Amino acid sequence: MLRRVGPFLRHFLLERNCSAGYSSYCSEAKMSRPVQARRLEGVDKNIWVEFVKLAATYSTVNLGQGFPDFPPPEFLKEAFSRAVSGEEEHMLHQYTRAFGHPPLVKILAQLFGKLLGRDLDPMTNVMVTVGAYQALFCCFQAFIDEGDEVIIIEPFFDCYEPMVKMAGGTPVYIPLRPKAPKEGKLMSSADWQLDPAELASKFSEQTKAIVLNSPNNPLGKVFSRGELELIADLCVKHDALCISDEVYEWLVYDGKQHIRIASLPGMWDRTVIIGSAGKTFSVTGWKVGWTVGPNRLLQHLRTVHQNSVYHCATAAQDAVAKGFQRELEHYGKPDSYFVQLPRELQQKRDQLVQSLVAVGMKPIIPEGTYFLVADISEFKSEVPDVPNSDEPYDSRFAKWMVKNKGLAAIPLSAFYCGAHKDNYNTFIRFCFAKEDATLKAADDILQRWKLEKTAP
Ligand code: IK2
Repeated sequence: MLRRVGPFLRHFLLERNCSAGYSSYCSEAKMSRPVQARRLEGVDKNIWVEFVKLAATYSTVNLGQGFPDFPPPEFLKEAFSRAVSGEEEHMLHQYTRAFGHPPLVKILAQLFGKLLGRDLDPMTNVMVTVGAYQALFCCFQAFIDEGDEVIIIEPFFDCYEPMVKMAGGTPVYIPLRPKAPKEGKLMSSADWQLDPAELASKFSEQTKAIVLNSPNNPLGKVFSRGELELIADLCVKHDALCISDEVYEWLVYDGKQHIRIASLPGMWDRTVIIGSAGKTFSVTGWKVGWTVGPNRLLQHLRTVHQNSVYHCATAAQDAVAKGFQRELEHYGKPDSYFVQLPRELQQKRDQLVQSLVAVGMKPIIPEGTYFLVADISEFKSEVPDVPNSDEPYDSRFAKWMVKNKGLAAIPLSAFYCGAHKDNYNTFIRFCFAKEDATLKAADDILQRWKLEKTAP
């Protein structure tokens, strides 16, 4: 709040707090015991805080954090406007049901029931959350105890690690390992694979859960049926849960199919599916997410939810419900947003691939999501390596790039645990959910850079 009021008023408010004598802004707290709870140890750093700030300060083209810079679909904006300004709908400004606005949980139950081929009860098999982020937090808080191990597939969406640790659990990492592409071909996200024996070796008596993210952020990998079966068999064998982060479920390309692990034998009862309206309808600022799963699991998510957030914004939930209603009516048809968005994004992906190839970065073609990881080895002379530096090379490169070229991206090492950050440190991630003009501006920067590089 203080940041938004402007410098003059902020100064005034701070002054007043001081004179009232209760400010922690102006005087140092004198407490002899530590104020920080144990669960915060080692989880205080956050990549987004740092890189979002860098992008805001230096970038002219921001392909860093994952959000579209194009508007959401008209039908969704209209639904939101109606929700906040509709004369008869003034109750949408008030609390709604804690575990999800009834129209939203009903339509989600209908849609996921159809996708999973099972009857879902909107009240017990669906819960709405503050974005997928809160859904993840609820899962770790609800299922993970001290001593429990959680398998995380690297590279991974960074918050899994601190969330597991905050719950008292121990993350156990398994990498996706790249295999060389065919001669003369660019690498695909499909070339990054799990080693079945290595994966099996990570499961133990202590394994409580595995986190699956398909399509995967940052690589864009869409796990194949065979890969999902491998994971599913191990979950069943070891009686482990699967926290299945599927926020990019509609963003798959080249005719690929997103397969829901919960639909595989033995998996419904042990899987929580996590989704995000932010990614589904290009409204990341609305922070509406959901969980879908069996009541035996969701009942515990409800306990965390009712004792933390309790309730999510009613109007945004109502608008998302209307969006899904519209999509169910247009399901599979050419004018469905779930058909149109991936088609448009695939073109944007190809546009960015061309720009990167032209300057000598080697993109890994993503099968899904709106992210693309590129190898920057060819650019190593631009930012010389500092051996034994604490900071991985890709992180220093991304910082240098935004400061010197105005182009923001995210280092791949951000998606690895502390001990593995240097394993793949010559890659950076770009977000291509951007207006064509933004991608053209990125292309201009890259072209100019190439000319400077080759100039005598
Ligand atoms: N799960 C995954 C895999 C995500 O990518 C996200 C959103 N992350 O996007 C930021 C980025 O990587 O640049 C979430 C969960 C969280 O989704 P929500 O915004 O609905 O909370």
